Amino acid sequence: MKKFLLLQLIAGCLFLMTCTGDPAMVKVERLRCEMLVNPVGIDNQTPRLTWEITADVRNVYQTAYHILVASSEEKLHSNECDLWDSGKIKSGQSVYVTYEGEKLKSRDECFWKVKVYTNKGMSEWSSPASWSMGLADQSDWQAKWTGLDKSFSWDNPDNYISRLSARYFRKEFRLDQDIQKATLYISGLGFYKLHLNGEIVGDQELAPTPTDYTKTVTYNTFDVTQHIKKERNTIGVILGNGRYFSMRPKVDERREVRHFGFPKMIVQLEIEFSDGSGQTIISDDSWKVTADGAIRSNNEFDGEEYDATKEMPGWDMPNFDDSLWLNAELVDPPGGRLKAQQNKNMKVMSIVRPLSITEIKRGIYIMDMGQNMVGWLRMKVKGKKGDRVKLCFAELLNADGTLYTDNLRTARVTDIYTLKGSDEEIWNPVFAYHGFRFVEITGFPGIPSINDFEGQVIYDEMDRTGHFETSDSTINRIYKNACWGIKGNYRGMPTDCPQRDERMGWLGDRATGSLGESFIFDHNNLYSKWLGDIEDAQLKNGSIPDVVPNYWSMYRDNMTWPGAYLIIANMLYEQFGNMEPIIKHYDSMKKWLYYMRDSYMEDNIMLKDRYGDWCMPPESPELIHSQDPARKTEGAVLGTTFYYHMLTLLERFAKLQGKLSEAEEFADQALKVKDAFNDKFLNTTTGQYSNNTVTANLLPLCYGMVPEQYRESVFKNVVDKTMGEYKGHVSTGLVGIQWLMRGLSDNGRPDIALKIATNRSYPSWGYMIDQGATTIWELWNGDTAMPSMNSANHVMLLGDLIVWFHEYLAGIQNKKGNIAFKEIMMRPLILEGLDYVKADFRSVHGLIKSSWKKQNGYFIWDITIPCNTTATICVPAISEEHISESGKRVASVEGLTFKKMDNGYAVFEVGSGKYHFTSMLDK
Ligand code: RAM
Repeated sequence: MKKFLLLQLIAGCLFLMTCTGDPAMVKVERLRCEMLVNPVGIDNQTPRLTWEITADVRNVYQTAYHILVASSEEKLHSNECDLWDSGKIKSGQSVYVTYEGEKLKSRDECFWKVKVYTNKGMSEWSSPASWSMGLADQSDWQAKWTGLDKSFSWDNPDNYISRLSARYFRKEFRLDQDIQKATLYISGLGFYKLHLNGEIVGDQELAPTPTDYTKTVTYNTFDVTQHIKKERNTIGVILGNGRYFSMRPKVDERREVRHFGFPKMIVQLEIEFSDGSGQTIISDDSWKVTADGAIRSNNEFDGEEYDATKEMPGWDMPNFDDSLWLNAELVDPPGGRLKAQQNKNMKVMSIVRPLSITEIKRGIYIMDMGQNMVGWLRMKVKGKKGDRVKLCFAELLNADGTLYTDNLRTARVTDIYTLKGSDEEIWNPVFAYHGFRFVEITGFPGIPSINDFEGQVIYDEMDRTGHFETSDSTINRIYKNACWGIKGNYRGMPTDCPQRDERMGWLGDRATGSLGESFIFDHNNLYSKWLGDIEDAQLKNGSIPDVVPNYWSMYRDNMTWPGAYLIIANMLYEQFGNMEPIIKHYDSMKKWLYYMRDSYMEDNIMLKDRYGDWCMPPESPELIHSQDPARKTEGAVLGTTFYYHMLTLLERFAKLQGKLSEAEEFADQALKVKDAFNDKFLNTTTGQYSNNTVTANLLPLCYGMVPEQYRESVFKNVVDKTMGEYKGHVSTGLVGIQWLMRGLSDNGRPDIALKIATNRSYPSWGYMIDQGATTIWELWNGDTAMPSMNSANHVMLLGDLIVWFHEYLAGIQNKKGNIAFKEIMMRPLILEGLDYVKADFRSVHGLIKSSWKKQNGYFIWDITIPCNTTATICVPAISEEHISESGKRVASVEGLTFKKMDNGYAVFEVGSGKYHFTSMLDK
């Protein structure tokens, strides 16, 4: 009888398993709201939810989902969903699912979980996740913009190299009841540091994110329940200049950085008591302020000066005597709309330990960080009160071992610390950052040692999405240098460089670069924010500047740089499935393009161009820009090819939104532009466009503008020029390089792309390495050209290199016409000279891996395909008969469908899971 019962039980279980699958096998993880983990204070009324599915079996896809959203964790726990119960929705969508529940109000707290149904059974409910709403309405702000619109004797606000001390604000208040919850909303321009009862709140640095403050001001939200107590409390806020108080005000004809005014803040602390009542503390003229604290000067370009003897112990705690402080002032608001910041702030992301310190002259030490990094130094020092340690930063050294500072232009990049003379003093600046590898240390009491310093690497907080490695050490080093350069140039906007008096969001530098970067960093929210900055910067007439936020006024009406607006929106859609930017910016994009057409188009040729194929290798080493007309690509070629490309993107964007007649209009225009372009620039006898530069021929090829019958000869010209005149080297600048590696590979010469990628001779990324570069230079000849342009940390010349690494060498890409890696295409390039490639990429659906090696005539390939996606896998092979998967003949592997042989690849369709292929390459 017992045995019978047991059998029945087993049978019952088996039955359940076939009906619903084993719930333990399918899991839902990594719940995100607007791609953030448990964000606090968002203001999107219809936030989008994303999750990842994992399973320990292959071929799993979602067939339906069920989302529950409740206003408290308890309610969610008991499935009492007062905000949203989606019900079971038949859908495969697990990325950016729009919330469709109750209308959300400011301050709402939302707790959610999701359950998925798959072809292999359903999951359990996920662990709960949350988001909260910020102050969605401008009228939710009772706080006043507060500041101090004056300078002091120690400041020098109107000098070209401006100086202003930091402003310290404080507010004491008393609470008489038990606290249930406390939430603080703050924006402090340019930078704020928030203190509560003697503690710093949050790990953000250089916050908030930079914007055109007359258009948009972002605020940050903190749950400060733990910091607030019954009885006496103190909020302290230190304000720094950031990009609000100009680093370079207009004083003469020199280039100014936009000035917004003296630093100011808005702070609203909302406290809920246990009895349900509440109290709100706001910034206003009841606060006290002093500018006579320890931070004597702060300027992003020039550095921070800190006098520890001026510290005010206890200033951010109750019972501090602030009788000598001034009253804070109510000041004019900056003008921009207050918006919850949805891109994460910057923070200390890693640490670099210095390599060495050398005394180059008595008392002058040079410290080598071993890596060109961006951030600041934290220093440990012990000495007498009044001792002054001066730290000067630079990327390079002169031949005599001193700092090379010519490339910093007017940026002083110097921190000065005055000791208070206590025990050990530990310090780092908070309102400045530097791009540096070397530091000159003077005034250090005693002998500085590398143990007294650490480099704190600062950039926007974001997850790493991917890694890449090959058997080729040059490629690996370039990749490493690129990673350092890319992260070092995230500062709430993508900057061109982190060291000199520039550090601006140049649009052209990141057009294609941003696609490559997406394989390394999850920059989705940062670039979405930047597109908002671009819209803010657009003039009424439609013109878009080259630098955004427009801290420099650069309305030069260019096609190539502002083109990044559309290119990046398309990238966010393809890489992350993020459609919002396309919808949001469609009208401004159109407006810009029409403005360009109406202002500069003649007979369907776009004549306007500003920078040419910027920074292509010039004919002689000391030149920045080539003077040789044969090397330069004609402006109208760049302008018209870009204009055409923009039309094809707009056509796509229109179609995606169902605006079919507009799509048709763009397509019609594109056709006209293509014909006019070919009539004017294509020499049908030679297959050369314009003056036959690589860029002139490459762009029309990659944008699909070349009539079919000339494609071959046009490409032949690309090859002949590269291999003949340039001996297998790059000849393009910022514009052409965006398509170089892919263009060569797609047209059948990936070997030339590999040669360019692995060259060590000039001009190449490898040449930079041989000159000691640990990042990527601004110029191919960055070592020999004019010093003021020798930025050792620019990413614009990376072009499509990183894209090529991941999409071509590792072979991880979206299947054509697909987005967000829902359908993956894996087709690694197998090239002579590369023995292995190892890459991973965390797509929005989950982790994708491609790791292949060549071994004794076999191609061995390990891949991972995330749940809820499918892939087309192209295995290099003689035939499918010569391939095995995990030791089995492919024909017998379930879920693996052989499609066809295609140019030396066996093509399969597969579902999710891990696969191990072995393919015999030689018989
Ligand atoms: C330089 C910048 C940037 C480039 C422009 C045209 O000043 O560094 O990289 O886009 O010029």
